[in-house]
Amino acid sequence: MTTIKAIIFDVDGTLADTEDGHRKSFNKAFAESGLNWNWDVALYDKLLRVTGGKERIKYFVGTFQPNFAKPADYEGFVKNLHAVKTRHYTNMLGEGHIPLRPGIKQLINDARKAGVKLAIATTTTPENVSALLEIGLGKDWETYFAANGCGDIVPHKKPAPDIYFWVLDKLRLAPEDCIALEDSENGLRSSLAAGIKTFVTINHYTRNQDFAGAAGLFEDLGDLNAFYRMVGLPLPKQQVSV
Ligand code: XBP
Ligand code: MG
Repeated sequence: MTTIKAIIFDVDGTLADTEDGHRKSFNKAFAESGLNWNWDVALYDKLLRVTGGKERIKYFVGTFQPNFAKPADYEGFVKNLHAVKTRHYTNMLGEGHIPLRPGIKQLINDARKAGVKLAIATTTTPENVSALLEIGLGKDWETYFAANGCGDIVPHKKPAPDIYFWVLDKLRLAPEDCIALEDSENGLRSSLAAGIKTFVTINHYTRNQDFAGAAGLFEDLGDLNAFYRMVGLPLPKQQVSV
């Protein structure tokens, strides 16, 4: 059995069920900016085909608002609108509204004790990761991760493999030394294109997506022992006193 040297985590949908928080924050930003746009769950499901908030706004305008009069500095407009969204989203996280998914904190603790490296590979904005993990793991969360690949750091977001290549380079590890944890088809396409064995935890938005090529599929990581068995990770589940 190959020894797994690192676990690379997607953030949105994987570490926490964040997408409805993102959706509501986009809507707050639209209202604050005087736009009568509203992304309901059914529409957001379609918009999630495009990763990255700025890219998603542009996809929405191009596909669903063909008559929108774009301002002269359209790039600046989108950037600004997205910054307002990020403010609302990080405020929501700071108030502790979005917890980590079952098993995530324990897995991170087990891996650290076993000397397995941890990394992040996400399309989301770095401030979002900080706000989520400061609450979920504590102020020193950054020291837990050997590589933290976020947002615009690479030219092409998921499903392109760029962010995973960036993380592998930082870790100085080969793809076969790592596993990835993802929740979406776009994420899976990205990690597989980088040659990384990938396990998927599904959620409300991704349940019906195509996960062909995944090494394993889980509802969540509530049963960590089952996950460790399937992955081949010899990590003991720590005894938690209740
Ligand atoms: C998550 C995303 C992100 C978030 C919004 O995908 O696509 O764009 O929805 O975050 P993944 P930003 O889980 O595959 O990384 O608005 O900060 O881009
Ligand atoms: Mg995701």
